[in-house]
Amino acid sequence: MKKGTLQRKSKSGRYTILKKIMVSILICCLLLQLPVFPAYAVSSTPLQTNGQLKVKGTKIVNSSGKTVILKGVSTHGINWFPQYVNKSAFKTLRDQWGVNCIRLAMYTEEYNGYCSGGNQSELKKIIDNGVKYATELGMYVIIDWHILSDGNPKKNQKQAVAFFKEMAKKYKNQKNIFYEICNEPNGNTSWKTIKSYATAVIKAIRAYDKKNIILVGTPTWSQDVDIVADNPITGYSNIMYTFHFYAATHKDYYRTKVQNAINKGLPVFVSEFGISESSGNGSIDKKEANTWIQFLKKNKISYVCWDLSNKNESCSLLKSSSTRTGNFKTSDLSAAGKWYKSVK
Ligand code: IDC
Repeated sequence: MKKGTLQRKSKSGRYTILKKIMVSILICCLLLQLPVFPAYAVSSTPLQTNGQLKVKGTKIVNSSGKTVILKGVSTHGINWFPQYVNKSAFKTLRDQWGVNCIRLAMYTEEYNGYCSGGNQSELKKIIDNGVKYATELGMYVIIDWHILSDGNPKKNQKQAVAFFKEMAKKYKNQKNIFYEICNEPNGNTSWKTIKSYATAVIKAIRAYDKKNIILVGTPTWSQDVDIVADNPITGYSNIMYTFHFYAATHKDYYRTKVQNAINKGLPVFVSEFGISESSGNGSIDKKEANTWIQFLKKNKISYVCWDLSNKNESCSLLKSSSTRTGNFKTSDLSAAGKWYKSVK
C-alpha cells in the first residue's frame, strides 16, 4: 500500500470516529433535554445576564456596572395562597411576561402570619421552595417580611432578627436574593423608629451576607421616601428604600415625593404596587399606571406588582374563575394581569 493511501484512509477513519462522537453527543443532549448548541441557541437567564446586583448612587447595577431595572411579581400572602409558589408559575412569568424577580410575601401579623400563629416551619419551607424555583430559573427573589397590621416593625423585632439571621446564613452565597425587612410601617411609626429596627436587622443580615441588597420600608405604608432621604442609614452598602403605590389612588403628588427622594440621592425600589385602589380593590387605572411605569423607567426604578393570586379583588393578576396555578393562558388573566403582562 502506498504511503499516501494509508494516510487518506486513517484520516477518513478519524472523521468517522469524530462523526460518531458528534452523533452520540447530539443523541445524549436530546435524551437529557440539554441544549445542543448552548452558546447560540439558549438565551441566558436574568441571573446569567446580570449576576450579583449592587446599588450605585440611586440605581441598581449588574456585575458589569450596567444599570438594571427589575420587573417583578409579588405573591399574595404565602399563608393564604401557597399554591402559586411553584416553578411553572414563575417560569411562565419569566418567559411570557418578561418578569425577572419574584417577591415572596410572608405576612407577620395577619391571619396565620409568621408571628400570629402561622406554622413557622411550613412558612419557611414555602420561602425555601420559592427561592429554589427562582434560582433554578435564574430569577431574582425577594424575601419579604410583610408587616401590615403590626404597623410598627419593632413589635416583632426579635423574631425578625432571628428570621433574617437564618435566611442570610442560608443564602449568603447566592447572588439573587433581596431581603425586604419590613413591608409597610404605618400607624404613625416614625422614620427614627424604623431606622432603629432596620439597623438591628441589617446588622444581623450583614453578619453573614455581605452583598445581597436589603430593602427597607419607609413611614406611612412605605410612601415617605422623601423624609427618609434627609437621614438615610449609614455605614452599610447595598441598602435601598421602598416606595409603594396603588395607581387608582396615588398620583402626581406621590411621584413628586419619589422624585424629591431621588434628587436627594436616595436609592428607591418599588417592591409593591398595584393598579387598583389602595384597598387592593375598586377601580383600576391603566392610564395612571402607564404614567407611573414611564416615571419609574425614567428614574431607573425597579418595580414589583401585587399580586399573583385569583382572589376576587381588582389588584389580583388572575381572574377569580381561574383555577390554573401555572402556565397561565390569556383567559386566566384579570384586566390587571393582562395589563401587566404587556408592560415592557
Ligand atoms: C391586601 C390583599 C388582601 C388582604 C389584605 C390583608 O390584597 O387580599 O386581605 O392585604 O390585610 C398593601 C399591602 C398588602 C395589601 C395591599 C392591598 O402591602 O398587603 O394586600 N396593599 O390592600 N399596601 C397597600 C395596598
